[in-house]
Amino acid sequence: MSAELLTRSPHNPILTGDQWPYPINSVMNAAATLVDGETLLLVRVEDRRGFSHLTVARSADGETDWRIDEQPLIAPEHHYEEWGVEDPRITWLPDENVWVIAYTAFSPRGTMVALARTTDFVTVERLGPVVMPDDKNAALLPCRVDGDYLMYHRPSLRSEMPGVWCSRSTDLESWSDERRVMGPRMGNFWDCKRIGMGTPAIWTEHGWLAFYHGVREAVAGDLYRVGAVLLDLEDPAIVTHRTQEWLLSPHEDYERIGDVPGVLFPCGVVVEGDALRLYYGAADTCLGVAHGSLAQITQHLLGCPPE
Ligand code: BMA
Repeated sequence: MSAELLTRSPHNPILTGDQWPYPINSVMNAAATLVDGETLLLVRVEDRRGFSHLTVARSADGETDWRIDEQPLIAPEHHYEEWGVEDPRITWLPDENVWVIAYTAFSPRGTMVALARTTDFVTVERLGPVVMPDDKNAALLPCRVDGDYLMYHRPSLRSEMPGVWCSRSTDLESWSDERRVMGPRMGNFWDCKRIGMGTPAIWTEHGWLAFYHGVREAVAGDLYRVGAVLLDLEDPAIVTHRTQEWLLSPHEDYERIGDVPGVLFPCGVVVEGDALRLYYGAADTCLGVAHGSLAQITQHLLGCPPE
């Protein structure tokens, strides 16, 4: 039963707006990585105007005793992010010795994927927007494939071919050669309305493992749930296995009650040995984490069809 592959932390919600060192509306949709043995989350924080910025929180165990920066790491500064910076994903690029942050830049021009890089999570260097609006939900692979970096993202212009696409770049600045990776499923599936890549992919010997969000429309509003895919190691634009069932669905009060009820939005994953921690925004209001076994999730996926 795939529902048992991810187990919520008893400490959930692990971060809420009440813990913030300055007045805000809500926290959600955090990127995650390991820095000096600690878990670092780059948290999307919505201010009381409704605009978002990104602030760093650190914890030794990735669940409790969070230390939250007093200042945002990335706040709206440029015209392309005038209405906020949202939904980050962090990828460590060992060949460049740098973390790349992919985030959604929101402005009157629409939503665009923007990139920034950092070596310390104290300062960032912006690379600016790298795709045309509207586009969001971007996450990079950690290494080059055939000489290129790969980035998954969700262009909205392709209404005839919706879903996750993949672009390539040699220098992280100019991106091209788009290919479609996967789309929403037909019929009554939990991911039949819309999908977007959730977390950066993790290398396993069976393929790149990534979590994604899938949306289904219900009378009470959209339901955002979590599924997973394995992508081909040699050609990561190809999905080899995709969970038929969702792995995590809004269930707890903090996932069902909030600014946008019924939303689970994963943007970060951390793996230590076989232990996997999936970080997700809940109800656009707080943050949760779920535990899983990398081997068990991968084994489950190997029994799933490509779509
Ligand atoms: C999506 C994104 C997410 C958000 C979700 C639910 O379109 O904007 O940031 O969590 O909607 O409101």
